[in-house]
Amino acid sequence: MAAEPRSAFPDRPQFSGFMRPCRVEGEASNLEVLGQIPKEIDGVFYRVMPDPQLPPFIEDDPWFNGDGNISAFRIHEGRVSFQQRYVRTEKFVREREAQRALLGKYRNKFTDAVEFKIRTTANTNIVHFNGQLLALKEDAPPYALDPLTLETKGLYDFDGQLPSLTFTAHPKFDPKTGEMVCFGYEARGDGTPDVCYYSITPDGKFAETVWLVAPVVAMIHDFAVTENWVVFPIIPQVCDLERMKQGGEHWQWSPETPMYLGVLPRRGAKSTDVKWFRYTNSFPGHTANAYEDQNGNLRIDLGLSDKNAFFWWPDAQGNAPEPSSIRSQLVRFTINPLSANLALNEPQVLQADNSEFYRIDDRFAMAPYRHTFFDMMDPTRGTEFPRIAPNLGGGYPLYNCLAHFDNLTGETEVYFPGTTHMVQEPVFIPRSGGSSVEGDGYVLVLVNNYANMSSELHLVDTKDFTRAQAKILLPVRLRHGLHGSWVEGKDLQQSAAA
Ligand code: V55
Ligand code: FE
Repeated sequence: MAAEPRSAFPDRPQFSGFMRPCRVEGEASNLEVLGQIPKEIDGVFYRVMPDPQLPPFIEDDPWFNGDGNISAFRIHEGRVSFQQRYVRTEKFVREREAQRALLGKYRNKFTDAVEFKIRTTANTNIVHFNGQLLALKEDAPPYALDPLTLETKGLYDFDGQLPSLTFTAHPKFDPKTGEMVCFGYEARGDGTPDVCYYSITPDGKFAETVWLVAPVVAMIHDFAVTENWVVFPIIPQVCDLERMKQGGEHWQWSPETPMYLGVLPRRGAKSTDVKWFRYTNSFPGHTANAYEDQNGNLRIDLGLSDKNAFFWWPDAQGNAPEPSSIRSQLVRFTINPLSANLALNEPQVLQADNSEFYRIDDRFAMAPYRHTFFDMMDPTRGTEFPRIAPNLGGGYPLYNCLAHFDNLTGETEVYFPGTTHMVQEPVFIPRSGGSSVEGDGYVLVLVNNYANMSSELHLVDTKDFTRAQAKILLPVRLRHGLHGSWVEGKDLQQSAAA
């Protein structure tokens, strides 16, 4: 190996200010609490952030290429404890041993310093299913972790059943059947158009495996599931194996490529049953929910931007939008899945603000629903942008408030966490004690405080959404992360006993 490795992180926005890598593992019990955490809340909030353990040898390495570092916040009897541990991926273990970065560019094995069997960073989502805590990134199978210690058990292929090389970071959970509905894309390897759809029964058996061929080799990050259909939104970020072999990027924005929504029957489908509906070139973000209306039409609610939200992967001419000009709105596509006309109608804008990271009361997933909780950017709320600008770092979009949209009334409520704060993805916690009213409970959100460069959890009661019921202060700064899950304490006890 040639040159000495970097001894410090590159002087780039994605490694600066609040985005300086955290790189810490450990625990802290009895976090400071301002206000009251209701005693009925009992469970763990797991979330993951890309957090490079070592300086990359790629100078402008994007945020998305950092090692997955898992945070767990255990809430019990009004107290909170915190634990953090990296996923021991093959990349993490071998780089720690070598004491230098070995992995090259994001999803480009041709740029690596050594040959990896699995390149994943496991840095995008963390879910709990059938007693397993799974750390996910869309380029590989999951890594399984111990839900109590966060120790890595290893790469997880569902006891040999996993048919594809990849597994989505956004599996969906059917609250009625207990199934985990999943897919992988580039499922036969880098640059392949193959998509593999599968469903896993609550006791871990694979069903409904269907192989599809996508109309383009492009990113399929999130997806949507209804009672009888699955929908694959294709982001017009396209992959070209030849470009990768020359050391280029895995992804390139393609302004000529439509936004596709691939629609497939959820049960008993054949490969040829998929229909690739088309819409104007645009960027589909995260899904809020999807369901079938009384006429059997699909209603698919997701974030949509007319610009390339992954601005760090520009088009062939090197053009990318100015990050602050990117706006995503919560929209609804209505699709007749039986239609022979594959041109999609204009979606309905459900909520017009700049928003992302939609979460719902998961008991109402795949069914008609009313409430969506999400991150929103409203520059008029009083954020002290000039004051915090030097601390923000970069490489990701910013949101300064938490919002609740009520589909029935059309109204939006906002929780503004403070003038020097930005929010990460929230989770919804149902109120215990038998309440099955949709949206009745709490929203828990990790908040970046740029005044003191530390992190906080804010807990909002959905009955009193505009203020925090409790603020939980962390002794550390957690850089921007992606996704996570709330897991009830009783569900974890069952998995520990199993
Ligand atoms: C996303 C995040 C990723 C990734 C692909 O948020 C898509 C979308 C953190 O890594 O690899
Ligand atoms: Fe995501």
